Amino acid sequence: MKLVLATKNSGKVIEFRRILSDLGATHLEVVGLDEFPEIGEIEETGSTFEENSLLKARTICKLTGLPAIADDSGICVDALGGAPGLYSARYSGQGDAANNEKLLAALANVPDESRGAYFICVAAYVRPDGFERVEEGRFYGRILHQSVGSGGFGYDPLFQPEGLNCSSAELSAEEKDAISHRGKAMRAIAPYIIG
Ligand code: ITT
Repeated sequence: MKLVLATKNSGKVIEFRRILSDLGATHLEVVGLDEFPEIGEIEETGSTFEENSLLKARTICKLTGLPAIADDSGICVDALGGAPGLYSARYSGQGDAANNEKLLAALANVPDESRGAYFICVAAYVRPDGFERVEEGRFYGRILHQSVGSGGFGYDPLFQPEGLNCSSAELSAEEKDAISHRGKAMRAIAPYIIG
């Protein structure tokens, strides 16, 4: 069976493929949106992570005729009242490096004990027969004072997972999957995908 990963974010594609393969989804042919160059940008018009993930998965399922999995994810920072949250990808309007700089600047005078944050991933699985499933995962920690490590993607170099003395960009792939928001959401949704 073919399954489409409904994302343009290459960091997410790497994680989705890895997590699905670790869950034993060997009978699945997991394809990315690069196989469908005619499909353009899907505007994220929803007002919740769930609405946006379903919007992306439903659109790609409809356009390809294949089961699709999408996520809407982001980082919610306590001292910023949950921002950038739903707008994490669009925070600076200029990509990952500028997003990270903007977040560090916004927290410039915030002490360690008030730098709590969590990553959230809401994953949606949509099949052509109308079956839909949505699952959420969270990953708690705090925002560092500078960028640390070169693994992962997005906000990983700024995020120190709870109980660990490193950033999530310093974790191995397996270590991140075991505790991450995407790993948790995908493990919850996998039984419905794998069947
Ligand atoms: P698609 O909509 O095509 O999937 P996107 O990058 O626009 O790609 P989102 O709207 O879900 O995806 O935005 C997610 C944002 O949160 C984006 O800035 C990511 O870098 C960040 N993010 C999500 N998961 C992350 C993770 O595991 N590590 C670091 N940053 C993450």
